[in-house]
Amino acid sequence: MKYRRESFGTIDGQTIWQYWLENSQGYQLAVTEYGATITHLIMPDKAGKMANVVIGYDHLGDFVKQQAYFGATVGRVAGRIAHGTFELNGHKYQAPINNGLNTNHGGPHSFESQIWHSAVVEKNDAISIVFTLTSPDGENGFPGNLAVTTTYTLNEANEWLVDYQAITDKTTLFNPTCHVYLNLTGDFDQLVGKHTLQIDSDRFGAIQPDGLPTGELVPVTGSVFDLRQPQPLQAAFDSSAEQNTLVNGFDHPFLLNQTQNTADAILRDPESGRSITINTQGNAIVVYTANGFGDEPNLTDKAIQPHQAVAIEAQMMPDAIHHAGFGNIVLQPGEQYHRQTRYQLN
Ligand code: G6D
Repeated sequence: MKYRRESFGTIDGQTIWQYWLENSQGYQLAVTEYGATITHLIMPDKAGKMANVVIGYDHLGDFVKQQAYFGATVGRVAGRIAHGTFELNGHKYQAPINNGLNTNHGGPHSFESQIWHSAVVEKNDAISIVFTLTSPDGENGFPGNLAVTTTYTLNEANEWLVDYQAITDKTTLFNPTCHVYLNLTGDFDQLVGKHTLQIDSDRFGAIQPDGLPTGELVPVTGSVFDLRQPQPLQAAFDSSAEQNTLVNGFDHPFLLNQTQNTADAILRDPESGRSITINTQGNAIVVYTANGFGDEPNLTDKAIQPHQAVAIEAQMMPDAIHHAGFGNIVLQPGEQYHRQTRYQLN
């Protein structure tokens, strides 16, 4: 294992560092202090050809311009909170509305666009970059001083790991995710329709057209949401029967069955032979098939376009604070939060 650190640019005169981790088989993971963001993930295809498989840029300025959470750590709360309101211990809180009528991804200028502190931890068979951030009491309406750690690890077993840790001094909400967008072809001129996706989930969360979960858990049987066997993503782009449910693709949470010794999700590109197997300690995976962009900088010499990648966001169910059965995202003082997601790169 080895790593190098380089300047990724400056913000207000402060150097923002980027780290390149590399294992002995040439797999590389690059991460930066800006948003505790993954900027590159380089892995081989079936012929051994190395390519970057995540949306990212070579320049910090492009990350600052985009608003699609490319590769970022999302928090304090991934996904929507209905109307940005929630109640804890009898107190009502209001987070700023930044997505239609709701709060999305922790509100504006949240974890994804903050500068994290970084440190390196080296072991024989793994290197980790530990990013830390303190989110002050009341930031974006959330109670409690929250000390957060995002740790990215690359190891000699060709695994990439994401670990979140946190402590708070007041009861608060916490549900972070890793917003990496994958395109396993390694060629961003190609869309991800031919990728197959498998998810160990019997029920998905229905959403309104604005992306807010309705609270309903719908059996996947007989629909394009049935990913219990691998299915091409193209089916979700083409399906006319399910146009009322789809939003130019998926932007839906899947409640995981959490079956022992079964992968939670497998994303595969049959042509390149690349695949990523995901196991998480959260209860959900949100699949977002990049259904539309704003004016995000190009990835190739053409304008960025829908379906150029897919985000597979391991987390607890979105808007869990408002729906029994969506899981617990309340963090209490004295509690040491830890959640891990493991990505096996093949
Ligand atoms: C998320 O669910 C959301 C999308 O609706 C959003 O647009 C995207 O992040 C940037 O996954």
